[in-house]
Amino acid sequence: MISEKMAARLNEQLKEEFYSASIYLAMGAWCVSNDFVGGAHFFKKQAAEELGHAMKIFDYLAETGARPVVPALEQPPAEYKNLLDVFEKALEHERYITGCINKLVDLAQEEKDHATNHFLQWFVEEQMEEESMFGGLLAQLRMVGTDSRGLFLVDRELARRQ
Ligand code: OFO
Repeated sequence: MISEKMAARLNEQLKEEFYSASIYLAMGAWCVSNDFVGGAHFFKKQAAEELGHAMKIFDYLAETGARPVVPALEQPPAEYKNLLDVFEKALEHERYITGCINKLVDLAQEEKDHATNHFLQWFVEEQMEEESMFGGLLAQLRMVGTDSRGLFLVDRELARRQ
């Protein structure tokens, strides 16, 4: 059993995760229309991961006797200046999500809700990995700048995402 406050905050995070999926899908759509085939593949995979995060929270809420709320979502941004801009926004978004997760952990600790604290640790690690992945790709994109051969190579790397 979790507190009502915790259930409400987890439901807010459920919305963030669904919104993350839609942001990344929109980034993938931008990649499709700008001929970054690898980028399109990469963001489709990322969107699927985000749906997985949402389902983890959905299931946790249900398991603890709280009701998951399926959210209404705003439309995510569809336009970007270039691939570098896409990755800058993606990293910025991941940093925002890390902040949300950290606040949830703070609440779980304040409430001495050890089960939720334990549940959230998976997300803490996941955020570290995601920030590091996006940060690494962003560094590569900064290095290549507008060089089309460099962009081609980064896109090819993005295509390799499992
Ligand atoms: Fe990107 O980790 Fe969930 O939101």
